[in-house]
Amino acid sequence: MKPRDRLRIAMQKSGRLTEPALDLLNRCGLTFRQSRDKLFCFGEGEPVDLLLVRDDDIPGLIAQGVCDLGIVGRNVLHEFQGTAGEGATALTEWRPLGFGRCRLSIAVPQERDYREPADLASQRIATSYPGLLNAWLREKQVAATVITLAGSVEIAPRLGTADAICDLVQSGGTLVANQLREADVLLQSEAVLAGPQTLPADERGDMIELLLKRLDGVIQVRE
Ligand code: PRT
Ligand code: ZN
Repeated sequence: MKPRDRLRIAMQKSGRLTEPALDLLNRCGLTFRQSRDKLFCFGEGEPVDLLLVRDDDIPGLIAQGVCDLGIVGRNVLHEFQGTAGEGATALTEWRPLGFGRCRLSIAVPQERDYREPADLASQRIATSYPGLLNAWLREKQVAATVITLAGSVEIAPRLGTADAICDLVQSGGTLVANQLREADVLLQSEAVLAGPQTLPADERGDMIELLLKRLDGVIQVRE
């Protein structure tokens, strides 16, 4: 791939992380002009552009070198790392960003008892995070059946297609609306700045260091 002289950051095109991510970059002194096709936002001052994509694609785009950094939920980053396979570029969390907070949890029907992970033995658990769930079940030495669903995970127990779910929870309102209750937490998540473990050895690496310094200032002010 041709080396790029401008830094490229992948972020969510339209969703929960879009506004706060743009706001954070603005506070770091970066401003952008959106292109007509809305795939790219071009940096006006600094040599930093944005690529606007679905959040699930962000880790892969960094691993392939299409982007240098990404703003993505820790849940998506860890799921990618767990399922990317050997030989994939190792990604790391450069900074936690303090927004998009949620947790990946096990939830069970309200009337069901749950004391420990072993209570899930031989159960069917629906999730959009099979990598993270399988890793947790392995760690807890529980043999359960993982059912991978792209969305609407919370309705699976009512449909009778699963006994429990593993999904993101924020206020807990979705669980209550579906007669479920949170039983165990696998991962505390928030938006993070993700990138390869080693920085590019050119101007982009210098720009990343500058951005990290500015981020630290902005995040400190906010805390
Ligand atoms: O189109 P694209 O694929 O980019 O968007 P998406 O629909 O996959 O993502 P989006 O915008 O919903 O979420 C982006 C990221 O925000 C997630 O990967 C998380 O890191 C973070 N985040 C924070 C959340 C939530 N809070 C959240 N509450 N992501 C999803 N939810 C959903 C959850 O899946 C469940 O359906 O909201 C529901 C639970 O919310 P409560 O408040 O009812 O508990
Ligand atoms: Zn998504």
